[in-house]
Amino acid sequence: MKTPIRVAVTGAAGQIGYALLPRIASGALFGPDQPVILHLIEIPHDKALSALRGVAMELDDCAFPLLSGIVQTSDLDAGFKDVNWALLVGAKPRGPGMERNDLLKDNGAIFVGQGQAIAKNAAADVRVAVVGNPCNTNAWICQQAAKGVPPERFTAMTRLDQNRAQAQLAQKAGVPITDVKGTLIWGNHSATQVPDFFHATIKGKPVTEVVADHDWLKTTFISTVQKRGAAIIEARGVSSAASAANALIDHVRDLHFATPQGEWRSICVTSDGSYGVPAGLISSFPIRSDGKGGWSIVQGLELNDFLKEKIAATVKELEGEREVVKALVS
Ligand code: NAX
Repeated sequence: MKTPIRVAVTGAAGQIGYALLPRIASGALFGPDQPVILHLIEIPHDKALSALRGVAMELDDCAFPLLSGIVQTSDLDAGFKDVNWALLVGAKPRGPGMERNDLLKDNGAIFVGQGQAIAKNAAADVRVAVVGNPCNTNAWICQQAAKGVPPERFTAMTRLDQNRAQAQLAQKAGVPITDVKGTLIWGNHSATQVPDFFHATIKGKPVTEVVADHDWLKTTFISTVQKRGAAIIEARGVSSAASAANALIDHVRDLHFATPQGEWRSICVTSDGSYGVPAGLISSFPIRSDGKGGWSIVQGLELNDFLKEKIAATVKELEGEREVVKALVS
């Protein structure tokens, strides 16, 4: 029997948590022979902790052979104790009339505390994936606060956007989803994100050769992916949860296992200055994982003026977000 991997999930009683936890415990994350111990972290409110107890009871009732233990807590030290992965899903939602900058600051404060607790308690190999929005900037704050944890361990999620882009292209071309490769998101996980169809292929051919309607690619495709979250809220009354949980499973697997030859995945990582993104910002790039804890930004993709202009705008937004929160970690 392998040593269990300890996975902390914040916001564990929320919607994404509910869709995510059974998949982690079933083996969908690390494979069918890898036991896990779940650290479920919630805010210290009666309602949230009661909901968390219910979630843990349901996990018990699934009788997952790979689930070796459950920790339920609102204490960050206990929550992050010895964890190998910290999946930071919980965040404060934007309330009615709340300014974006207030949300940035309120959530920023949460991720300072979590970063400090991760640095103090987590396993030496800890890796952190941030989903709670604004996820790029929250990941940056957490990274700054987690003194001593190598900066490359912090990532934020654009895999849902990548999956959305892949699905849109497959539907437009009328092909199975597996025929679409290389979809890519640049920048911030926000409405300024840049879904890139120029580097994607359909049945091995450039998308621009298969989809004749280039206007659709440059306008409808991009805005559909950018606004998909809002469209789901409008249709369902609540935000995407099953697809977000699924994307987080994909994101962690992307980093845990080696990327197949010739492919990349969209992951927000700390920029080293590649593609003109200022070093230090946490921005979405084409990433390859070596399957041993290391990753690299795929180099050499040509950026045309259309992409350059859009990437500059999303980078500007990321810089603005960092400006709003940087006093929290200075
Ligand atoms: P819910 O409101 O259903 O659940 C959030 C949970 O987090 C609640 O149970 C709450 O009590 C808990 N929580 C809040 N602050 C916490 C803290 N400091 N420590 C621990 N737990 C805390 O939201 P849900 O639909 O699960 O979404 C969670 C987050 O994911 C939101 O910030 C949302 O904006 C973000 N998303 C990010 C996506 C991405 O692609 N990066 C896509 C999906 C999702 O919108």
